[in-house]
Amino acid sequence: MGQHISNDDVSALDFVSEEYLRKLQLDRLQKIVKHTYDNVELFRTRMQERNLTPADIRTLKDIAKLPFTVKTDLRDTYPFGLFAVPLSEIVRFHASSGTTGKPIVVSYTQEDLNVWMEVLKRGFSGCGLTRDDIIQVSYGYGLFTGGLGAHYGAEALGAAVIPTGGGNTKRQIMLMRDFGATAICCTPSYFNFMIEQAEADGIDMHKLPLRAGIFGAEPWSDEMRKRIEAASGIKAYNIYGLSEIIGPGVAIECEHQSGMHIFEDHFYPEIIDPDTCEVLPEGEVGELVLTTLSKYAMPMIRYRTRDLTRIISEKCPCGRTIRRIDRISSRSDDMFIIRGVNVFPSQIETALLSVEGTTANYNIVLYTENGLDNIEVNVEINPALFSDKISEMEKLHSKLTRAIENVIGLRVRLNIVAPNSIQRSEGKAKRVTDNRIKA
Ligand code: DLL
Repeated sequence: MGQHISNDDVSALDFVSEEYLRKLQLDRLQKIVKHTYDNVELFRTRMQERNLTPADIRTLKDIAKLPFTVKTDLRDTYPFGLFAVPLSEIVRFHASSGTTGKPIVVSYTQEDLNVWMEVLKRGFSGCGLTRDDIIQVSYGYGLFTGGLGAHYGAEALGAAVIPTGGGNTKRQIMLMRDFGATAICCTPSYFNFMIEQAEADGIDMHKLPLRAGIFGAEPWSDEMRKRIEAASGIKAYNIYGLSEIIGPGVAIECEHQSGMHIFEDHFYPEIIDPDTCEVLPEGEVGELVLTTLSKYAMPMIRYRTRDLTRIISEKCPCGRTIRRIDRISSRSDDMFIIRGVNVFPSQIETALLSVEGTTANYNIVLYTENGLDNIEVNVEINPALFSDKISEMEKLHSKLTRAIENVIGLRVRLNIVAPNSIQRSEGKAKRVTDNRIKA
């Protein structure tokens, strides 16, 4: 204890002693549990069913006694049922569109927004960005948390923001060049599209001042990172977050780019077995469960993210004491089972991008034929390689089929498709279409 952090140097919070951090977490946990118990009926009822009161939280380990919160809780209480403050204290809404029906709604007090800005400021600093940077925000603005989240975070850092939002890619590239953007925030799939557009416009990204990309909102592989860095000359950092917890900025990589530091003083992480809901020992892969320790408009207690990762407890060379989580390779609900084999789309991406000549433009279609489920993978290759020479295409075709088979253990139907035939994404890419006939 005894460490004092001033407002000007919030990044110091990344380096506090473990003792200080755990004490801070417990203090915040006790307060937020009481606040939620007092103000959110659903949470109070669940606590009462378990014969629990906020006073039962005496140590951090006691968190395991608390009930989980799941996405359907947000849907079932749409729109404001999980709010824990009067509407007069709320200054912002965001919403995330579900695949079906009503969106989920989240809200913030001014203090909550301050926390959000703080974590992003700390995160951007960790990627080496400063007030001297010019940051282009190409995440969508609006109900999606990406645009406004990154925007206010970058302003809190003191950087200059170019708020382009998503879309109008040709113009984005022009502004990036003309304004001399040094960093960009968008989805990795959208940045891939920008690289292609720049090439088509005769702009060499390596020659631009752009040096960092803060990419997230969708799963992406290390292979994808290598491709992006080689094609553009920037450093590509991974940022993670979700609307229910706060938006972007729950965790982010530092300059070492090996795992994302989670802002544990605000978001308490646990990893559980998604089937048994047991808390797993540190280091094991499972479902990330998050508790917001300092968000008051809509606190989330033990929120099941469905995202699969592990906590990396080894010290990072950067010296930050807040722990890291591994790249989120998949969501538990992204997984599909084909003839008994569990397959994640990210495995297919890794296999495809490990073969030279492929592009990051691919999609996956699940279909049923003669009563059996199958996977079709469509991928574009480098236009220069797309040739009439049947023998060369066949060679590449079998190389790709083998690469996928080696990773997932199944033979897929692979199609090398014409350049530009796969739809480009300006936000989260939709990689998988499920056309299976349900039995
Ligand atoms: O995607 C917030 C965000 C905006 C994060 C910009 C990062 C950058 P949602 O729309 O609620 O919020 O989607 C959250 O996206 O549960 C993950 O499944 C996925 N996701 C987000 N970041 C990553 C990432 C925003 N870096 C859901 N890697 C999460 C893998 C990610 N998946």
